[in-house]
Amino acid sequence: MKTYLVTGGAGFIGSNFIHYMFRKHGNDIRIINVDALTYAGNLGNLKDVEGIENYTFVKADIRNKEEIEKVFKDNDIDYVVNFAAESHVDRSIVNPEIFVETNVLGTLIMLNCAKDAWEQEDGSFKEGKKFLHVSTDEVYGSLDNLTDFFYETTPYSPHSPYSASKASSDFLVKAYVDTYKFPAVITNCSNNYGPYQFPEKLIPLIINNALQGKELPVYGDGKNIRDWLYVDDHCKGIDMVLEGGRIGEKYNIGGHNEKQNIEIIHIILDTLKEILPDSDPRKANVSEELIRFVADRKGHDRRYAIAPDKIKAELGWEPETFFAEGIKKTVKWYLENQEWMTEVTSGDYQKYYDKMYSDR
Ligand code: NAD
Ligand code: TDX
Repeated sequence: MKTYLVTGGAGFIGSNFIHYMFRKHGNDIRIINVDALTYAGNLGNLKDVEGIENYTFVKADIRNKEEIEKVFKDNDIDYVVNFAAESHVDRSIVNPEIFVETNVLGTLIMLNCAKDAWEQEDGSFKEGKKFLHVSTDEVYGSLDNLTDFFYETTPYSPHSPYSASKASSDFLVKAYVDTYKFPAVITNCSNNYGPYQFPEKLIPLIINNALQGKELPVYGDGKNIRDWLYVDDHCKGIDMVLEGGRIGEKYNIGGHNEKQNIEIIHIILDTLKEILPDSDPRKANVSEELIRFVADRKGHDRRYAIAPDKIKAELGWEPETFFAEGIKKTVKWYLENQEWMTEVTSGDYQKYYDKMYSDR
């Protein structure tokens, strides 16, 4: 039985990954979820797995060497899946320091603790161990030409403090492979969407605002392009790379689903109108008139587009959820989980929202 140490498992993708893995592998795996529970981490995302015998939650910070060392001492970890990060570009523009602390220094501590636990006396590593570092397409920079794509060989050119910190962490992982032959792999995925995403990110923010009849803020001209992937397809890719990915390699994950932000907003509004019953009072709020073009994000990358040829060819990965179906499932999930939204938007969320959007 493999034991997985998942960091950041109380966040959006991490919690979906834990659900996905227990759905797929049942009791054949063990998962230890290590999360510091920042504003983005929410144990409410994991209510469905709390009772599973092979699931353990440990509140710990990846910046804290002693806490992470203890997790490795107490458990024989086979796979690390490093999701834990500060993940929101807008926050990184306002407060870059925490991005370097968590994404760079935190990853370094994870690498060192895994290395200490897995390295043998002759400098080789125990059989079957793997460290998967979860990264992003944003490290590649921005594409101007519509016929260009990000490949694993595309040089890194990050622009935001967020993407610069992720690029730095990727380089550290690569340095550990090159220097120590440390058994690591990196995945670079495009924008994810789905259940449990914190409503500071575009899709849940637009759903939440539209339901309340609040303005829908569109940065700049709304024509920036993101390449959207349903979160379960990302989780499937990570599972496949853990099983079959070659040590020291990078794998891009993305489903060729590029959309302008303004298109996304229209699709969400149309989906809400289609799904909400006439009897639901929130339906009257949903309107194109809520759309507001606001000041652009500083250094806003124009277009991301992943070429997933390598993971397809080597591991047979394919996305399973078309955007039309995925966005419907996602909107439905937020409609059916209004309590979750109310809970995560209480408290500090309102302060964040006012700071980011008033006078914008
Ligand atoms: P998220 O912000 O929803 O979740 C991050 C989680 O990490 C939270 O549970 C938080 O509590 C935890 N965390 C933060 N700092 C920590 C620390 N110091 N120690 C322990 N835990 C800490 O992020 P997400 O969207 O789920 O992204 C997860 C990973 O995937 C990140 O590494 C991100 O860069 C990467 N990624 C995200 C996307 C996307 O579209 N969301 C796409 C590609 C890659
Ligand atoms: O209110 C908004 N209005 C708006 O126009 C928000 C929150 C966003 N946007 C735009 C900015 C982007 O072009 O929508 C696009 C998507 O924005 P985000 O949801 O903030 O995502 P993005 O900046 O693309 O980064 C995401 O994808 C890659 C994740 O947050 C990262 O963690 C991941 O690495």
